[in-house]
Order: sequence, then structure tokens, then C-alpha cells
Amino acid sequence: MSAELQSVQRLLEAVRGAKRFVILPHNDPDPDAIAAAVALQQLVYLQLGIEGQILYHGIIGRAENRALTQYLGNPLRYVAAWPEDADCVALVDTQPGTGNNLLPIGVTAHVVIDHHPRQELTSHALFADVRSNVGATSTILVGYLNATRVEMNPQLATALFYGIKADTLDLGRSASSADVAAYLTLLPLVDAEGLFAIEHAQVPPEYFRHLDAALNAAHIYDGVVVSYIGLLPYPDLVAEVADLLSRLQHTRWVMCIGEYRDTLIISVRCWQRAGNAAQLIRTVVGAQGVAGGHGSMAAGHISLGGCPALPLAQQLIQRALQYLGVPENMDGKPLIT
Ligand SMILES: [Mn+2]
Repeated sequence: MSAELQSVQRLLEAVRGAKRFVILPHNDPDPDAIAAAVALQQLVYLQLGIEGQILYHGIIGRAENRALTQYLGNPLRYVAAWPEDADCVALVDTQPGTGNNLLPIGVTAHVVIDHHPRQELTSHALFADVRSNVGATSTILVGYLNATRVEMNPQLATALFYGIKADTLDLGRSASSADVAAYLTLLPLVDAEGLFAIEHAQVPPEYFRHLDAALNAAHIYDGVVVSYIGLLPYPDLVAEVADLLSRLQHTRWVMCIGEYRDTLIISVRCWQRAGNAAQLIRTVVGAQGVAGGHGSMAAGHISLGGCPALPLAQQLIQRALQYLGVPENMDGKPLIT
């Protein structure tokens, strides 16, 4: 039996007999989390006949992510609080204790499938498959589906393909050979028109207003671009803007900050091979909030508790500039004059 198939067997053992099986992607789920959750739901249903329910917390705001869930027939249900009646829970694209999912501390996850750095609490799970060398959780699920010879419908294949594409920036960043292999097995199954519609989803006019504000707020300090966007329509916007700003010539680092529902949201991009975005954001956020990510991209948030966002955002920007060795007396150059 292949190692992959053994993993699936152990995974199914952890879910077998569940009365209320809940699949939990991270808050504000992204394409990788959404696709991996749907893949796990289908795998468990086909193998055990158990209907898992995918619950999410936060918001699916980015136009592409909304288009993806719509394309999949809206398989995710919003919950404001942890469902107490769940007797089996699977975390996907997240882990216990990361602060970016609803699982209460003290409740053990039965299943954990993720590609972020391993967390201590993950060792309590009945089944854990954490591969921090892999670029997307979707890649791990593709391995499971292939090992069990579960036939993928074009919707699921397209979602998983997009999940890998989005997390690895078209295989260009943090992609392993496993991601490339999964990408290639999915390619012939992909609904190209469906994928195009997701990736080019249309956006409301506010999107451009927020983009305008973000670009006008952007300042450059010797290859380090920072932007405080202010109030966000949805938390993912900081990541979108960070991606856009990282295309600016000679940019090494980008940090974007915004406010969403009494929370400061931070996104970091690093355009240097040796740079460590996760380390930067952990240093900047410290014990004030939650932060994590990879070498090239990272995110974090700090609860404001009613305090104004701007002074804290300025503090974080100062800390980041100091960490990156930008001289204290250097004035930022506005991106747009
Ligand atoms: Mn992911």
C-alpha cells in the first residue's frame, strides 16, 4: 500500500462513526482552504458515506473567492461561533492554536491537514498531515484523491487547481515538486472557462476607490513599500494591494495594513529569495496579536479593542522599517505625487 493510501486510511479511521462532522478552513478562507475543504468533504462522503459540513468564520470578500464558492455551488456555511455539537472536526489549511480558526483552545481537532509550520497542539490530533515544504493544502488533498482513485468532477478539479495556483503564485513561489505534480494531474480535468471566470471575476466600484486610497497612501523607503489603507471592505484587500505593490520596480519588501471590524489586518510580501516574511511579521506583531506565513508572504492581525487604528499601524510600520534596517531619519517617498 502506498504511503499516501495509508494516510487516507488513517484519516478515514479518525472520522469513522462521526455524527456531526465539521470541516473547518481558516477564517476568511482563501482558494486553497476552500478547495481543500471541499475535496475532504467529497473524499469522506464517497469513502464513508458521512456528510461533513464545511463551516467558515470571517468573510469571503475577494471577488475571485466569491466567484469560486459560487462556482462550487456555495458549499461553505457561515458560523459566528464554534458549533458545540460537532463530535468530529477537521482543520484544513490551518492548525489548532494558530488563532486564525474557530476551534476553541482545549477542543481537540480529530483531523489536521495543512502546509503551514507545524504547531504544538497539532500533535493531539488523531490524524495530522502537516507538510510545511508543500506550497498548498490542495496538493495534499490531490494526493489523497489520486491514491483512492476517487473520480474528480471538473468543479473540484478546477477548484484544487486554482487553490494550488493561488497559493504558489502560478507555481512561481514556494512550489515543491509535489505541487507541480498535482498541478499537472489536474490540468486535463480543469474547466478552463470556469477558471477564467473565477480569476477574472468582476469587482464593485468600491474596489477601485479602495485601491486608489491604498496607492495614494503608499510610501517607499529604499525598496520597502508601506501602505496604511484605513478601513477595509474585507480583510483580504490588504493582501491584494500588497501583491500589486510588490510589482513596483526595485521593491524588496511590502507591508500593507488596514482596519476591519475593530481589528488591524497586516499583510507582508518579500521579493527577496533569502527574506523571511513570516519572521518579519512575527517580530512586528509580537505578542500583541497573531501572525504567521511563509518566506515570501505572511499575514497577521491585532485586535484593537476599541482603540484607534492609525497610531498602532504607524507603530507597526516603524517597527518593520527598523527591523529591515531603514535609517530612522529617512523620509518615505510617496508612490504617487
Ligand atoms: Mn494554503
